[in-house]
Amino acid sequence: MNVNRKVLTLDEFTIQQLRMFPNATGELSNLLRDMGLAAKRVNVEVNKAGLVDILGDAGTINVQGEDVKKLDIFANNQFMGVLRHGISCAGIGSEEMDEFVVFDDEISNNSKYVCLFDPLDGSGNIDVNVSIGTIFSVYRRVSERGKPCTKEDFLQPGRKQVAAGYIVYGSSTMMVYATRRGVNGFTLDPSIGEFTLSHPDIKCPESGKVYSVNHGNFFQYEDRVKAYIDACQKKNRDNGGPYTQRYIGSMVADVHRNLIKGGIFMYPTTIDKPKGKLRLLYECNPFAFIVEVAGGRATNGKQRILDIQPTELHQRSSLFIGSKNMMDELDTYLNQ
Ligand code: AHM
Repeated sequence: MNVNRKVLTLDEFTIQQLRMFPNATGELSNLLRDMGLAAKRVNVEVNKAGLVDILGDAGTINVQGEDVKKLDIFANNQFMGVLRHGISCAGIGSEEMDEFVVFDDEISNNSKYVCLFDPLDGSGNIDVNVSIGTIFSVYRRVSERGKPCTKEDFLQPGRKQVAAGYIVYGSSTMMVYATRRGVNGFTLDPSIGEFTLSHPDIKCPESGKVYSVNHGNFFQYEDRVKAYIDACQKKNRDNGGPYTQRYIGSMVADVHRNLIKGGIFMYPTTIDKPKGKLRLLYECNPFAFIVEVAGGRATNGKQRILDIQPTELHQRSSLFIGSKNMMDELDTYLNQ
């Protein structure tokens, strides 16, 4: 059989990166490979969602007050499970869980990292076969190694992330992750069951034509946000347009498309959600890190997302994220 040695798997890629740093311990590479393994397990269940009884509400309400779907619980257990049994992670925080979890055993207490994740984002789309995703971020712990991790490890500003990534379960399944050195995308090759490097060194185009926002909330947005959305609709050939509106309602899919093709994604505050809908630690921070490494920008409308000091695990935030030039233009409206 001919094996294409030019195509690197996720495992080969992380090992290749590790070999560039002779003093590296390999803990981060291990953690990223663990995430890839859990993603493959979740992908199998997501693909079967229309077939088996795993589909549908689990009948409980999560800490955010939203219905929990069975697949959310399955995904949560898979990601928590690989990290608990790995050697790199001292504890996790999950969008599905009220409190962070400390893996209080000798190996975990000596691990360098903690991980935060949203195991299944856009879960309202499961029932209708629309793309959903997983989002994760990795921080170096600030608590003393050798002891259980603490809340301070999880409440670090986003700029302290060591790595962040997402998996999009879509027409194909992709894992994209960023470290300070770049953003790389891996597509799951079902013939070998491996993520393979398909999008090396992703850069977010400086400009784009897509704006993504829930128009149904338009009359609940601040006037300055409405003015920007109005301007997007009025774009024509003479002023950099026309723009197109695209909104899937799965943040992972929406931001993934804009990262690759250029665009801006917005989830502003509304009258009903004065603090915003998206979670700072599980959704905004990881995407802000990925998009900034790729050359884009992310703010809450006033401040860089990555500079916000979190005070709670499940804190919410407004989010504006995307191509640099579009974000700069947005600022001219928000700063009026
Ligand atoms: P979820 O955690 O319940 O899945 O909600 C998060 C999702 C994001 O993926 C998406 O961008 C947003 O909620 C859509 O919200 P809305 O339907 O209010 O536009």
